[in-house]
Amino acid sequence: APEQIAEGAWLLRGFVLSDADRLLDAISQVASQAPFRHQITPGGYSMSAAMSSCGEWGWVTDRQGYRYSTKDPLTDQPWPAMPDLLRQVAIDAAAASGYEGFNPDACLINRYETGAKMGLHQDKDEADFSAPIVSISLGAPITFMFGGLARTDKTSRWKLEHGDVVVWGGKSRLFFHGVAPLGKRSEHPQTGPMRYNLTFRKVT
Ligand code: MD3
Ligand code: FE
Repeated sequence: APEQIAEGAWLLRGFVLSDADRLLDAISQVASQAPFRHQITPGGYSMSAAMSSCGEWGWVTDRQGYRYSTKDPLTDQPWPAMPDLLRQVAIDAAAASGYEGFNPDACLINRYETGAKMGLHQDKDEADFSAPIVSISLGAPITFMFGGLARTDKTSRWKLEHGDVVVWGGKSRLFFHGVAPLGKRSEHPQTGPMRYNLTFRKVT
């Protein structure tokens, strides 16, 4: 049963466990066409999480800024199509959380290795905040942090494990969030010291 972790935010523990092998295969397929890469922030830093994308839109960052693009800047090709399995589990997880009719047009794939992290931020590069964001965790566990609408709001911490899904809608859609550095002892039998996070979004 979904567990509420904030206004509009639901944690579905193990929701994709039975699909996990096929999801990892789908990630490999996407990455064979749009390789994982460490993007550069507008401030000139390399992100510690490596990223790829599939679907109509991919999230990119470089010295010019953050944005969504229909083309992979590495290959100058459109992003790989969103595999049907990925789309379907995202739609199902949204529906199980009360968000019927979710129709994602972007799937960002983050890959964390030991020590990789993501600082507190808001996701606001999308045109429409009425759609939720669905996130799927696979591989090594990590500590997820989330706060409120202000950067200085108190944060709570949640362990996200292989097969877990979180759906963020309503008020929580714009809450600050991030992940703590992937621990030295954090591993999973199928991915070793790597964690993958898929985030499904409605960009346009
Ligand atoms: C809460 N990814 O890609 S997933 C991101 O684990 C991102 O890779 C993290 O933050 C990761 O932008 C966190 C959980 C998550 C994703 C999107 C959210 C939480 C969110 C959007 C709004 C509020
Ligand atoms: Fe985010």
